[in-house]
Amino acid sequence: MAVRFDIITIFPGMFSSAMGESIVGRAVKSGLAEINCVDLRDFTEDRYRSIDDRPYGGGPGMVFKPEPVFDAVESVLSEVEPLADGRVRKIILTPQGRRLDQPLMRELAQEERIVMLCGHYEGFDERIIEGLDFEEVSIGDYVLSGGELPAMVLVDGIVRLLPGALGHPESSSRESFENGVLDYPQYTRPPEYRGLKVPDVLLSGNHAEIEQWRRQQSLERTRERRGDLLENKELQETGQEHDKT
Ligand code: 6GU
Repeated sequence: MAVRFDIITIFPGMFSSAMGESIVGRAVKSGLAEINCVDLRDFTEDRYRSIDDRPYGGGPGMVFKPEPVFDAVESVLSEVEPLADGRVRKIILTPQGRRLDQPLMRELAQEERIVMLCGHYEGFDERIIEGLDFEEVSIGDYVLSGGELPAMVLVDGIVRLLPGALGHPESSSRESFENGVLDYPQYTRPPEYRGLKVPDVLLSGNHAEIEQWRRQQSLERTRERRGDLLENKELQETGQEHDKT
């Protein structure tokens, strides 16, 4: 199953190099993913190609105007061959959104059509969100200058979950966050480097012991660095409501 992303942005040039390399670049070349960047300014009608305006009620900064965004979204939706069930996921990248995590990445990796709108300035005219039925997503509790890097974060995180995108099929289910814990430490040759040794157990060839050591390292690291993940995991495993905040 292939996924198509339509990304509406005022900086389409930001995407070409980042999305042309590595796993995402390979997925695009092999037809597993399609990434279509749309320049919002192509949907303006005035000679200044303006996409923003001052906020009603006053205050600093500018706000995305509704008209170019509605036109861009409707154009994208009309160009793409609709799915049988008409399903399209529409996402606005803004710091006000639902915080992205691996469960949301997995959910989005089930979709075949994802339209993304990259935010800037003080945000969007609220009618864009209501009238076009967008969901808002943030990639974390810090502020970036625009939604382009967050959109690329989403594309990367989604594409690498698609069957066939990674070299090794097991890779994506064994890594950090997939099991609610952080990765265990990894080593490769040589067995000793600048006086630093690879733990004996990894050289032992005893697979049961290696598994046990890795599980224990994962848990220890998670407890030390990210106690919040373990609390969520316990809540989930005891069947209580998962804390979504
Ligand atoms: Cl989606 N946009 C911006 N501008 N800043 C962010 C973000 C998004 N997520 C975290 N910070």
